[in-house]
Amino acid sequence: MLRTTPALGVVLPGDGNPSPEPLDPGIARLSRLLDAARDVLLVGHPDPDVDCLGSCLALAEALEGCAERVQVVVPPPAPVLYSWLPGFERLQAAPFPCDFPLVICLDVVGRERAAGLEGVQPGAVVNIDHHASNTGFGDLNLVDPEASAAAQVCLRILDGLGLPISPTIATDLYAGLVGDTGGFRHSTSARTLADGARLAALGADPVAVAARSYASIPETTLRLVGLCLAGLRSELEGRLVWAVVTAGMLRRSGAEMPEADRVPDLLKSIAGSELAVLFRQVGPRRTRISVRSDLVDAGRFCAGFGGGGHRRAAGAEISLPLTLAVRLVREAAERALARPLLLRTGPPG
Ligand SMILES: [Mn+2]
Repeated sequence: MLRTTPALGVVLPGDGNPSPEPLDPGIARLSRLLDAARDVLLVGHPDPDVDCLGSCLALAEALEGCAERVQVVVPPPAPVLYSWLPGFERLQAAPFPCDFPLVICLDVVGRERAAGLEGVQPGAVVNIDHHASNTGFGDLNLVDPEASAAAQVCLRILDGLGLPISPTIATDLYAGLVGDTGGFRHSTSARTLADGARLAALGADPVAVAARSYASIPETTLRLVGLCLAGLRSELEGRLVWAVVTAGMLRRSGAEMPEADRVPDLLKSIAGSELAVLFRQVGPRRTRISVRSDLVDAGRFCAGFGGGGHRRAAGAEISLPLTLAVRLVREAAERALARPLLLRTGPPG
């Protein structure tokens, strides 16, 4: 799944896959696009995680000197969980405006995860990401499937553009790295650690970011996690572990859906679990799944449901009510565990 092309590949429109070209011509093109556009819109995906937000906010601050107007928009609701990120106040949780001459999507896998792009001027979409399953939907695609986080791709781009990295930019990017690697526990390479060290040298505080990420959990989050874990199911001799988040659980805990983000990793952390699935009831006929596995290719598993992601962590949204989605995914999980794609060796992903 993970491509072995050079560290950063440029995807040209339409081909859908990163080519082995180096990134630098892509950064040069981005530089020209930035010169031509006075207004820049930065866009994140629905339920943005800390990598998505950190990348957006870091790039927004970095571009302030180059553009007249820089706006950061993610689909509502506002991800208050991450309000500690520097620059969070500039974030707008709203449908995004389409009158911008340049739109940069960050950590967005495919066009369907950035609803609203259809109104944007042709040639104006830049796609900055690190997912191996990225569809290359931009007019310019800066996609590095070897990067641990979109934040790492941003760091390389800022370097390429010759933009200075302030302590607040470094903090946003470092937070993204921490978030997408589970605190440097997975998807981590020597390059990840080297970039983390560099960001720390530039002013990110590793202890403060770790404390914000792992030791300041809102009470509502812990109540929601408790409700989820109380109902977890362990099957196939513990190899398959799954749980659900229902609208009722959100009401009872007072939590928002993104607060369930911790649950998939907790499910996977159970000894003996090989495939963990969290089902989220996002509508009467819509269920989102988050999959974690070190045995099955999670990205490929989720692609079977129209989603994608990484080898060990991926997700999808299924147009079915919760109970039917559970049945469908459980059957697929059973089949996948019967014939796993062995992933116990190889580079991190
Ligand atoms: Mn990411």
